Amino acid sequence: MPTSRNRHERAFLIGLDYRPQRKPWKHVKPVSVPRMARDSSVARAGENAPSDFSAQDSMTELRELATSAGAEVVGEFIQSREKPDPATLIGRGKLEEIAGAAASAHADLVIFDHDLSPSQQRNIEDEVSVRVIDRTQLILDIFARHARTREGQLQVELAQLEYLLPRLTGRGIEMSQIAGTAAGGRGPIGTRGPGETQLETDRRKIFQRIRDIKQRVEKVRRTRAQQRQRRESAPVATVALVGYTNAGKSTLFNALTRASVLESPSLFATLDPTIRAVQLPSRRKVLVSDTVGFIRNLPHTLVTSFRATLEEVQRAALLLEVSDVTSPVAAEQNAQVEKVLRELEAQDKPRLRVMNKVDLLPASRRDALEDDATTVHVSAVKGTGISVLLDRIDEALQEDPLSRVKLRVPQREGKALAILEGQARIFSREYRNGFVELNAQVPQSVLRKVRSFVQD
Ligand SMILES: Nc1nc2c(ncn2[C@@H]2O[C@H](COP(=O)(O)OP(=O)(O)O)[C@@H](O)[C@H]2O)c(=O)[nH]1
Ligand SMILES: [Mg+2]
Repeated sequence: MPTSRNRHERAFLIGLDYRPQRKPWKHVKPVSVPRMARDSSVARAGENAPSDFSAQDSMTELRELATSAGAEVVGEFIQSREKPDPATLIGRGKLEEIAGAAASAHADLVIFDHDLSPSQQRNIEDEVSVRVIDRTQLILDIFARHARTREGQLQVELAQLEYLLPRLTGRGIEMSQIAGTAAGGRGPIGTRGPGETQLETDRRKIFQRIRDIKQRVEKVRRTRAQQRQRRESAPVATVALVGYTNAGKSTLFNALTRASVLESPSLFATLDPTIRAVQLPSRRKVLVSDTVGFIRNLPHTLVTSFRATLEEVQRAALLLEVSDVTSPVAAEQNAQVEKVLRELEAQDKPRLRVMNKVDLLPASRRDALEDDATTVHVSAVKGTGISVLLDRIDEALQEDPLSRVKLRVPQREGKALAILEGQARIFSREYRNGFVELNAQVPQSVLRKVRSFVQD
């Protein structure tokens, strides 16, 4: 069913809360914490996972994910049960209730904060008469929207196809719904994908498409490995952005690369839009790498593919751990990020904590925030704190260390002077008897080229 492009789809959210009857105190409804009321900025990384991520917390996250997928949330409902109903997950009675509520809210789709088996999805859809998607489909959709690399787009399409395959049997899913739209497509939520071929309701064709995509992914990956080899031939450190989905990594990536325009020498002219060269205040260059895939219960169809793209994290000299200061579930999100970093064996890398979205805090809270050597508060959207962050990155990078030196360069040494002007931070320059005397901070890699001009 085509949806208007200008209208947000109206989504009705369903959460589930399984509670064993044994522990009656668990029935106490968690007090809902108003957004921003909790000081998440003091939550530290590396702390153990908080034990109970409540159904409410999970719902808060689902709401954010749905919004991020372009939906307007028009209603929500948390069903408490002892255990899931095999046929409908939440029970026939509840379903009728939800069908009524969804209809009166004019919902276009119902999103379950839970994975649905193909038959549960069918049964529920029959009852509520609007489209029903689950958390996995929602995440696939968000990733499809945000996939910026060819590889990422292919991988999301692959995951979508693998997800749909078991759901094809016995019922003609409108295959035109999926993967037929262009990257960042505009189909209904849960059905968008970066694909390029109109698919038909034919398993054989889907299998063929899956094989085809796998081959392309392999090809893209080889190209990427070649590019990386070229990059690694130069002594340039990588700074990787990590952090929970929606923390603002990609927005920060753009803010950082905008803040320090660097005309890309061919070495950095990479096809991969998630890696960009950035020049730090010291004039050292770094590669900044954006990542995806940090989310609780990453759909299993996406795990392998996205872990593969996290290779940049493993190679990084420095991690920027981005958090959303307004997130009421920051501790759980940090724990998830920590878990992924441990899996990547990247947990001990040098890190800076970037607390993002400070523009959303009330002014009084914002004024009370203080940066320190390892924590920087920023608004990626407004651009506040970005220059401080660039300074901190400079200080934190141990690779290609900086030295403060005095140089005396003959004026005719145009090449050496150009190198210094372009790649060092110059504090003073004086012209004397055909020489230029410079007071500068010079990265080691640059110092090598101008060593003969260094004084004492
Ligand atoms: N108000 C505000 N919103 C932000 C900021 N940074 C990112 N966002 C929003 O948060 C959402 C997620 O951002 P995105 O960069 O895609 O997050 P990612 O999943 O970590 O890459 C988007 O809607 C952004 O516009 C910020 O500093 N302030
Ligand atoms: Mg992103």
